[in-house]
Amino acid sequence: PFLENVVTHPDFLSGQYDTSFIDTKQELFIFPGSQDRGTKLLSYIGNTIVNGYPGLSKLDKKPHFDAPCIPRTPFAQPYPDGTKQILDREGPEGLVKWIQAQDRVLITDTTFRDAHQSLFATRVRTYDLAAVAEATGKLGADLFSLEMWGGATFDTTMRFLRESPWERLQILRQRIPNILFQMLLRGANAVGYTNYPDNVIHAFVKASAENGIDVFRIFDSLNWLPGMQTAIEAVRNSGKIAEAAICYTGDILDPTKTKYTLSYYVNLAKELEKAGAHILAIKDMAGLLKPYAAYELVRALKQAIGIPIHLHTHDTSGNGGAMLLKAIEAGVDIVDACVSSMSGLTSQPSLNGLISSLAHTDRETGLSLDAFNKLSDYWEDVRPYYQGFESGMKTSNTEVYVHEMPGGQYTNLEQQAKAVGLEGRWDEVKQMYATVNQMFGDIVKVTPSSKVVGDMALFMVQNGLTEENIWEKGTRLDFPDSVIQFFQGYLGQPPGGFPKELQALVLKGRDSFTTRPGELLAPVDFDKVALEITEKIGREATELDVLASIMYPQVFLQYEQSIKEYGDLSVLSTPTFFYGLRPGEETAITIERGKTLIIKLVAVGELHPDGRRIIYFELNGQPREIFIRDQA
Ligand code: 3PY
Ligand code: ZN
Repeated sequence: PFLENVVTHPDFLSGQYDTSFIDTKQELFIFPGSQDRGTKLLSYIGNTIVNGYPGLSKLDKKPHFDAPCIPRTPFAQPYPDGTKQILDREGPEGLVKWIQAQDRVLITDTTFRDAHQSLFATRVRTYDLAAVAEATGKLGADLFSLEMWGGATFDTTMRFLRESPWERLQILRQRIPNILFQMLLRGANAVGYTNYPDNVIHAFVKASAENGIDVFRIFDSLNWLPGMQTAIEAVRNSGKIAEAAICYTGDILDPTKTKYTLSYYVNLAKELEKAGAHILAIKDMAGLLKPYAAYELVRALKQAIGIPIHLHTHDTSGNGGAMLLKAIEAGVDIVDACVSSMSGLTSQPSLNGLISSLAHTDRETGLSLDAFNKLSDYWEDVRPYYQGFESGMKTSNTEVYVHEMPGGQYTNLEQQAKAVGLEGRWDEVKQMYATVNQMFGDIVKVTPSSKVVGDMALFMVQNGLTEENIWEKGTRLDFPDSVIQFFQGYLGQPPGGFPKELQALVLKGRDSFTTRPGELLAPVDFDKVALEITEKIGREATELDVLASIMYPQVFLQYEQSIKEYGDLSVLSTPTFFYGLRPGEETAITIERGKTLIIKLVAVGELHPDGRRIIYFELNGQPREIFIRDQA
């Protein structure tokens, strides 16, 4: 289309052009259909300028951000072979043998998923991941894996970022062909908050594998083995790595805590190995595993099972780095960390710190500190874009040993609390979270069980209810839906069962069950769903659309609606996506390869009596006016 624009341009046809022709004729970059796409983007940007971005306080003016410094890797330099090639060549069993033959400790970089889930509510956009993907593939070629998908990313990409989780996976896979891609899969809850029928788990795993996931970290939010078995089987069927997790809670060194003991974890690990796990994960989602406990746990597990052990933690308490070192001393095979500018607090411990700590020891990582410092510099530049989503936490804090809240939930629940009017009462919410955990019988808290605890805590704080009030007035209270479903058994069974008295108060005569929810749920008829959503979205639904819609029916439709209204917003730079433009600011937007739109904000008009404002733009040099309703 570009060449066509050139050869049909009147100046070109009349021979009135020189070397500045292409640079000065913006209209050459306007293509059929791109006018429409331009208008849609102008509406989005206009709307963001006038009404702000949901969840961010509206600022008078867009803040200034410097362009991030992308580490330079020679374009012509090929990607060094990495763990992806080992898996592709030798299969899961070959990869496991390779892991076991390493002296060094292997590292998973969580920067692309858990780090930002835990620091700023999973808001990192594909734009910022894609920009550093090639550099990450080349500089991080000796990583074990990159955790870059799953957990909350599936939901947030569509719900808040208005982009496709599947496209994120495909784009990153294309740009990082050499490192294993790892995702977090919530067992029978897949990437959602509730159990899905078995055929959904099988189809979801298969599609994720086909689109680029290699390592599936599978956990159950109550450590309930039956909740993980279908997923383990599905991953094995797809030829990928099934990494099954024990979720760590409590404190194995504390003799007063008798529910989650060393032998509890060792037994669970043995069962997971028997169930077909290729790797065992210790998933310390809240950062409760203390250094000396980690040493004991890893040592005991190493003796009890024959598969590699992969340790995940959060640095909320500030003890994360020390804990990893003790686990490494005890022989853990793989650990999770993230680039230093995205590390610490509710996120993972610093990968750069770990490289340095282990240098010149027999377990040194084989990673280049210089390379990860460059990657960290990039994220240091990008992180301010997301500042509005960060928690108020400024230092590490050992109160996590009391509230036991997962790192990945912290910023999310804080946002949720604000959204229901509990701004300024975050301390109460955290305390109530600990209380609710005890009322529920001291459960493993990780998505979605942690969400149930969070919902109950919000419900109680919002309604001014104490624990005593629940026992007194419980028969007259309408508990949140998630709490009812939890006590019915929809998330599975907690160790030791449900506390009977509270269960009765919550259920008020409703059924409860102890069978695996997947056995009770009818298989989903994928063709039928495809037909239904094809009708709703007005285009042929793909298999990936069907899966997204099964996980998040409403969110998926909202996402589709956003695409209709505004087009593909993943093409906007992050500052523009969150804050629009400043008067006089110009931005170049590549809407597809070789097609660029130049958008300039000229001025924001006065408020009209009908509640609208005119936003004056230039699109590729042509004046454009867009009407936006001011919701203030
Ligand atoms: C998730 O399930 O999203 C988690 O990060 C759990 O730790
Ligand atoms: Zn985590």
